[in-house]
Parts: sequence; C-alpha cells; structure tokens
Amino acid sequence: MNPTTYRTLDAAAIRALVAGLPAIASRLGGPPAQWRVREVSDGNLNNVFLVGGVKGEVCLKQALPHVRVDPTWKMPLDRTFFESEWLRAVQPLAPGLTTEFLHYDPELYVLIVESLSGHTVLRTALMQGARWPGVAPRIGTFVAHASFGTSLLARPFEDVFTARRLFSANLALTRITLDLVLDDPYRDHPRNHWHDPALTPIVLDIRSSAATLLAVENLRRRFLSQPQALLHGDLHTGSIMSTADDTRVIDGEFAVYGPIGFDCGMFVGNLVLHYFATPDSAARQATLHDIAAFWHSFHEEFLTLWTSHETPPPGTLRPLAYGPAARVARQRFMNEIMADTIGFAGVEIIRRIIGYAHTADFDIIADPRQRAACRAGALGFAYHVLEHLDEIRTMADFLRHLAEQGRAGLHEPR
Ligand code: SR1
Ligand code: MG
Repeated sequence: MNPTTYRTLDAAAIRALVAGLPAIASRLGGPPAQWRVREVSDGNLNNVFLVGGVKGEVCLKQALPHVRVDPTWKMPLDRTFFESEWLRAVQPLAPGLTTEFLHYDPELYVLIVESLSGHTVLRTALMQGARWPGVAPRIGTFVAHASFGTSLLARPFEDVFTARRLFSANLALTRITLDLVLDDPYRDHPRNHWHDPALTPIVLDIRSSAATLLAVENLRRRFLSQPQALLHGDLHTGSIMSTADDTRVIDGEFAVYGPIGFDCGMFVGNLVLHYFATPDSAARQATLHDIAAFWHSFHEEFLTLWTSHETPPPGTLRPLAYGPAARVARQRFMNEIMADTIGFAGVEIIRRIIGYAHTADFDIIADPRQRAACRAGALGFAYHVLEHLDEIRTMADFLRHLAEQGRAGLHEPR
C-alpha cells in the first residue's frame, strides 16, 4: 500500500475522482455534483458503488486494507489490480460475457467497469425462482473461451509464462482459497461454523474418511501445481450477473493460473447448493438440466476451439499427433478436466456449508428443520462424491448420483 495516496473513498471523493476521468465523466453526463453515488457492496472483500449521471452509470470497486465483512482480517490492496488484469485478459476472449473494463487506478486500487444495474446476481435470481436456461450454457462458453485462450493450446509458452508470473503474485487471494476451500473445513478451525447440530455427524464422518481426505489433498496439489489456464478463481453464482438473455461474469479478483476444472467445479458446486435448497422437484429438474447444459457447452466449445482450423499465433505448440491418437489425447485432457470439476464441486459445497463463507441459498427455507435437512443433503452428497471419485467419471454419473441422493433426503450419519 502507498500510504500517501491510498484512502478509502466516500461519495464526494468518488465524484472528484470520476470528474477527473473525461471519458467516464462524459459517459455519465451532466455536472459531477448531480451524479448519484450509491453503495452496493455485497461481497466479502470490497467496497462497490454505482455512479450514475443523466446519460449513464458505471460501477466502481475499491479494495479495502482488510476483508470488508471483518475489519480485523487485514488484507493487501492489490486484488483490484489482479481483477483488472484478469478482465483485460479475458474480455477479448469472451466478448459480451464479462463487464467492460473502463479504468484502473493503481494508487487508490480502484477499478471502474460498466454498470450492470439492470442485471441480477445469479444466486439471487435463482433464489427468486428464475428459470433462465440460457445462463448455464453461456457460462460454459465463457469458461471454454477464457481457459482455452489463456492456455498453451492457444498461446506461445512465452506469453503464457509471462501471464503465469503476473498472476502467481496474487498470493493473498490464492491463500484464501487454499485455506477456506481446501483446508479449514477438514479440521477444527475457528473460521468454520455451521448452525445446525444435524450437520455435526456428517462433518465428523468427512473428517475421519481417509478416502475423502486423500481426495482433498490431491485437489489441493492440483490447484497449486496444474497451471493449465487463467482461472476466474471464484466462479460461484454470486460472481455472475444475468438477465434471461444476457449473462456476465464479474469479480475476477481471485484470478490465478490453475486447473480448468477448478472454475467448472465452483460453478457446478454452487448449482448443486441451489439444487438442495429448492425441495420443489420441477426446480430441481431444471437445475439438473442447467448442470448438464453447462458441461455440454463447455466441453463442445473447448473441443471446437482446439480442433478449429484457425492459425494460432506463431510460437504456439503445434500438435505432433494426428487422427485417432490426437482424439485420444484430447479425450484424456477433457477427462482430466471432468475429474477436477467433480472434485472441486465437492469441496466447494462442503466449504459453503461448514466453512467461513456460507451462501444465502438455504435462507429461503423458512422451517429450520427443513433447512437443516436440505443443508445435510448437500453436505452428504459432497461427502459421497469425494469418497467415490473413482466411480463418478462422467457428468452423467455425477447427475445420476445427485438425483439419487436428492431423492434419498436427509443424510444418515454412520
Ligand atoms: C474472506 S473472503 C471469503 C470468500 O469470499 C469470496 O467471494 C471467496 O469466495 C472467498 O472464499
Ligand atoms: Mg467476489
């Protein structure tokens, strides 16, 4: 942090900052004194404001020197730098599927992007009962294009290594993921919490299952040692804003090179949380379709990019094998992504129920016993998945197990 220039901005300071940025000021229109500044901070980490004038609106995000929801948890400010670099890297690869980058201020750690005030956070929309079948395939398209386009399949190794070096400095947020997603839930830690005593026997089962703990250790190793592509790094349903027919991925501050199945697994895991939070069987069926549609679109678009005849930039690795051998190699890689997707979905579900950062999905269930039963269903399913990773090899397997466990209801602790 540069203490001489960084300060946490209030409405007046935001007006003054934006007034000094001619392109953004003219996008808003009218005199700065008449701009509306509205705080809409919602996530765990940052301050977020919408700034609106007579012509338009922008969204301004500022990092705080601590976790927003816990000022005692100190945090470096550089996360908006990594988010702006992520946005600049993926926006051209997945046009129309992110927000538009407008400005980054390296001293105030402020990022300004297009406002999406007409969109709804996907988690909120799902909780309100939205049925938007186009969203999941659009996220599949996003992950396919963003991951393929930042990988060695599409770029010379010099570009990829340069990007890896940049994003490998995103240490603070990578540490959060490692601790909160891949470590804390599997042992006693003061950051863990869960409200319902009905969950405790499942937690104890998870923590005493050697197969589960080995699976999580393997996922942890893969997260840190498989830099396949630039990840979003936190692709839950709160990092997506949507209408029925326009979907944008936001909040790329956790960006880091890692296994592509990490992003897929975060998204799938959050759809599974929604599945268990909606006991209505038609809504559950729609979620099964969403998960299948996400994977289908990701898989098809990734393979199409890989096998299309477009000439990659000079220096990109050229395939050596052709025909059936190349097909087998591609299928192996897709199977690896599939296995990672299933595993990371499992750990995401677990940490959202017993770790530090829970999600709101289950809050719509008024009856505490039913809420506990739904959470137990999700937790028991994730445990089942991690214990049986060797048997759940395809998305069809995963969906079959999900439908079976969903029908079975409350997990019975052993
Ligand atoms: C202290 S940050 C907790 C969680 O919020 C973010 O959105 C990430 O999901 C992180 O794990
Ligand atoms: Mg976020």
